[in-house]
Amino acid sequence: MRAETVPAHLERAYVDRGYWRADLLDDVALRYASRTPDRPALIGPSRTLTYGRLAAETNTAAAAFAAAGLRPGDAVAVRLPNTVEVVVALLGLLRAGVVPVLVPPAVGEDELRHVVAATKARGVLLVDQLNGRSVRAFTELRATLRTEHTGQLGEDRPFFGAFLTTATDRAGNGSGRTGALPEGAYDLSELLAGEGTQERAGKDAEEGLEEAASGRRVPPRTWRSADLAVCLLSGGSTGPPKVIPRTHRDYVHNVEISARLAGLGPHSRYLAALPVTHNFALGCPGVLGTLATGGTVVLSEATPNKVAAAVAAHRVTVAALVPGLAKSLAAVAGADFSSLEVLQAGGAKLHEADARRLIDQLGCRVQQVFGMAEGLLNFTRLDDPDDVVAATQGRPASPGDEWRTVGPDGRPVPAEEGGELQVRGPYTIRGYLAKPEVNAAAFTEDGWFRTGDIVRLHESGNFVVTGRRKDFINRGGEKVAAAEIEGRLAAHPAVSDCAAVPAPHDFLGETVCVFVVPAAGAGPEAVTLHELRRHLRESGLPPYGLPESVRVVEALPQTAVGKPDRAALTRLVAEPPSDPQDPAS
Ligand code: OOB
Repeated sequence: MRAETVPAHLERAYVDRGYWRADLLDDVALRYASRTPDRPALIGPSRTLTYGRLAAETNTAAAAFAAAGLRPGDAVAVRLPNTVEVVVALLGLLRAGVVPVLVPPAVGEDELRHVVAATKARGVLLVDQLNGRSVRAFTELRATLRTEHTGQLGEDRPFFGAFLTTATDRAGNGSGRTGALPEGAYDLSELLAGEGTQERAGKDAEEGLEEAASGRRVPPRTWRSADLAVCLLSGGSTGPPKVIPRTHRDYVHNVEISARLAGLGPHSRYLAALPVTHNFALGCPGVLGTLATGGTVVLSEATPNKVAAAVAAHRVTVAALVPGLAKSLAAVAGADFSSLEVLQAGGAKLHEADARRLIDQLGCRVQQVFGMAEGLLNFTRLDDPDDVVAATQGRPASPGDEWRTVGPDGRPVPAEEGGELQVRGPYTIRGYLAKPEVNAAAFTEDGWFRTGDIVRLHESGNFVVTGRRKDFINRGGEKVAAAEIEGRLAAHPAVSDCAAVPAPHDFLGETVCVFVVPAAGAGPEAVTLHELRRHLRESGLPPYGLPESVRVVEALPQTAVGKPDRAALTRLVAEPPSDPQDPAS
């Protein structure tokens, strides 16, 4: 498993300009361990770790992974919630030369199985909960691998599994482990503490493992910064997720430019509420950027109340949230956001009207982040004027990023007019771990990534995301971007959240259906089809963009990281509504 190679002239340029260095990701994340060993690195739901302890536990974990039979170059899927353990496991795998394949906790079993097969993963780290569901999933996974992918597992190396029992499970809420672990599987907490692997450790002592400071054995570093560090999953909402191979040198650059643009430093307290197994909270700047600059990471769950409580309790200075979660913060009664300096919003479009409300309500800097697991990151800058922060999704993070906008025929179009964004640069991949056909569709022959995002260059030099190539509604041949309708709807005072999706239609092919979450205090009568059409018409939306139906819902369904789930909504529209809320205009 390896990343697509980069042409020699680009590689030279990236090295010469200092974008690519020899540093390994885990070393960058732990560089403060010797400088400030007593400062807090991680504050988790169940415990706090100083930098010194984090470095020590990383070594112990690496030795335990090696002792359990994992070898440099192996891949291990990691589907764990935001805990101290997920960070220690991640750094421990990196230190052992094992490639973590990061899977957000809400990703289901089918996708997990697909990802394990696609990466030839030799094991999984899962949370042990939901009445043993994960344990069952593991047993099934191992059985499938035995029958379908015999080449993936040698006789001598059983499929590796380790399970985390979370604090709430330990407290006995009924969802904890219901029985013994399956044969050959480990308890992750014990494993990270270096327990339970003695027998194999003895056997492996002869296999060239190095003695670590802790007295345990970690593999000598035979890998380099051009090698794979982690695999991420694509945010694409159609089909199984694609696997994104990121190297040490590309991800180190990703993390460092992000930390600089978010203003992180030793004083920073970063809130990781989005899954740490997703690019945004992992490295943009996320957990790794915070550690790399000597700050403190606070780990939390992604609900408005938990976020508000964590911000107040730990005096959080920077938080990264998806727009839906960011917007719901202002509604948390009695919350204290006075410590918050920067709120990063990204992952899905933050509409201008919502951005302005956030800026007014929270009294901190808002930073829009338009990023993708494939690489390119765009940030509004902390010194951009409020008007630019509210109206744009930022500009490329690295001086090495190259971009262009193209029309439907693939030819360049002026960026001011808008087109599909294509990119290449020092931290943008040049291929998925996927079949050649998939890569031929997603990348140009000369290595540019077709993002699928439609952007327009704003007069500030930042991008405005106006839609996705696939998120257009085609009403009898006239095409309107879902984002265009949503941006205008978001400005309606009675609309808290919304999504426009195509509804199948006999003659026109598609018409527009909008899902609307009414604002607090506004009932369904404030968001009738008639009222919404009036509002959209007055806002200047062309007639073919006006919705033909509206569905009032309590909340929009979400993807694994909390973005509006368009695929789910589109499926819903294909079925008749269970409670006919559709007002007859
Ligand atoms: C982030 O990464 P992914 O890989 O889950 O999703 C990427 C896609 C983008 O191509 C774009 O379509 C959409 O999500 N997106 C945005 C956006 N941020 C992401 N669309 C509009 N406005 C934004 N601010 O979602 C991601 C990765 C790193 C940092 C932040 C987000």
